[in-house]
Order: sequence, then structure tokens, then C-alpha cells
Amino acid sequence: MSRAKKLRELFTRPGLVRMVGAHNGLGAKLVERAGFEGVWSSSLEVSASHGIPDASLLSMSQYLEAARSMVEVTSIPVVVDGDTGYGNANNVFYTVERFEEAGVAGITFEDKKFPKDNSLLPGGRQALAGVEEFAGKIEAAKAARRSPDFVIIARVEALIAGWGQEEAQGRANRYVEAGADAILIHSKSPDPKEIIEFVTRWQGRAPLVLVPTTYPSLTEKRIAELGKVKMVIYANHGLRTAIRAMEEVLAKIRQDGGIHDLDHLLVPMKHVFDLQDVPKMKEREQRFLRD
Ligand code: SPV
Ligand code: MG
Repeated sequence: MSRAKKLRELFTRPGLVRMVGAHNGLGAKLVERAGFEGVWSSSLEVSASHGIPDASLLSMSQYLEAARSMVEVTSIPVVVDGDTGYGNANNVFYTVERFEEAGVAGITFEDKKFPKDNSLLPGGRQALAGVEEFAGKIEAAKAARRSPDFVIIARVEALIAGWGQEEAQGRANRYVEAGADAILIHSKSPDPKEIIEFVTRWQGRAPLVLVPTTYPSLTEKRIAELGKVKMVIYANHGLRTAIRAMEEVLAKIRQDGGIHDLDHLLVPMKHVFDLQDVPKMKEREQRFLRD
């Protein structure tokens, strides 16, 4: 079964679909092994993994390469953060063709101007694209997909840009009309009130997607009680955990003058080999290596 179909099935079942951010195959595998329903190929994570800002600096093909590395070593749906579609509706069309071909389950496009800034960046450039310009992108995405299972999620940035609830509702409705399968409504408010108001007022046909990075008090239980929300994305928690752990170990090696007191902070090598699927390779060697 295609990942897109799997994602569609998850949408029809009761309960939230929980996705966690990753930037490569290893991160995606950790998400799958932890029992989440899907992987979020995060533009923040992928750009941070290159040590550069999340500001449309990497090319589409670099994001595609990252998503491919996640698809290749997992079997759960991978949803790609497609930013603004890397340009205009032509770029969106080409992007959908390439990512669907790579086996991802779906993609989000956000209604900001290209090049974008990360939505949570203090003082970031959050200028919005025109509503009709973006509706054209969603129509292009729909026209480009080969399978009707491929999930197209429109991401509304009106609350991020400070344009208010009316604008956010209007845009979300227009994007559903243009063919979006779901609406990702993003907020950078530390208070979940802004998102709760949007969800409560939402009367559209499409389910909602939330990214509760700045409002973590809105737990899965509370989100489920709101209804209308089908997917929740924990966008960058693997990356931020890894940065902390690596900084801690690096500082300790410097301070201790060696690696003699680190074992309690590290996974054993066996764990790494396991995550690389070395045991499967060894089985293949048994069968096929003859020298
Ligand atoms: C990402 O993970 O890249 C996202 C979510 O787009 S946010 O960083 O909140 O914009
Ligand atoms: Mg992003």
C-alpha cells in the first residue's frame, strides 16, 4: 500500500495522527520506532542540519534528498514541509511531481511570500502571498499529483503574520475550495487561546493540523476534545534534544581531557549498528556472500 493511502486511512480512523520532525533517515527511523504514525520532514530541521537559516536558502532538490532518505528507511507516512513551494505555481507543480515520485505521503505549502522566513523567528519576515495567488498554487498541486491519495495540506500563516482570525478563516476556506485536503493553521502564540479560537470557529469541510511548538500546554487530550483537528506535528523535538545532548558531551570531553567518563551519556555502539540495520545486512551476507 502506498504511504499516501496509509495516511488517508489514518485520517479515517478515530484519534489523532501524530507526526514528529526529522531531517534524515536516522531521525525518521527513531520516530517510527518510537511508535508515531508519521514523520514530518521539517524545513527547520533540514536547514538546521546544514547549519544554515530556515529561509528558503536550500534548494528544492536538497529538501527532496532529505525526504528521500527518510522514505527509504521507514514504512510510515512521511509528510513534507514544502515551504512556499520554492517559487510560484510552476515550482509547486514540479515540486509535487518530484515528491510524490519519491514516495512521500503528502506535502504542506504555506501562504507566505517566497523566500520565506521561519514562522517562529522573532522579527522574521512574515509577509503573506495574495489569497488568489496561493489558491492557484493549491490548484497546481492538485493538478500535479498522479494519485488522488497524495495529501495536499494548505498552511495558513495569517495568525503568524498578525493578520487576525477573520483573515485566517477566510484564507482557510478559500484553500479548501481550491482543493486542499487539510488546513494547517499555524500560531506562534505561547497561549493556546489563539488556536482554540480558530478551531472553535472553523466550519470548513477539511480537517485541521496543529503544530503546538509554542503552546505545548495544548496536549493531545485537549486537542482531541476540541474536535476538528486530525493531525498534530511535533516539529523539531528530536533536533533540539540532539543539540542539547551533543553540546553536553562535547563540553564534557573538553573539560575532562578525554572520553573516560562518558558512557552514561552515550548509547552503546550496538544500538547504532541496530539502527543501521546491520543485523539484516549480516543475514544477507550469509545468503549471498561467497568468497
Ligand atoms: C518546520 O518544522 O519547519 C515548520 C514548523 O515549518 S515551524 O518551524 O514552526 O515553522
Ligand atoms: Mg518549515
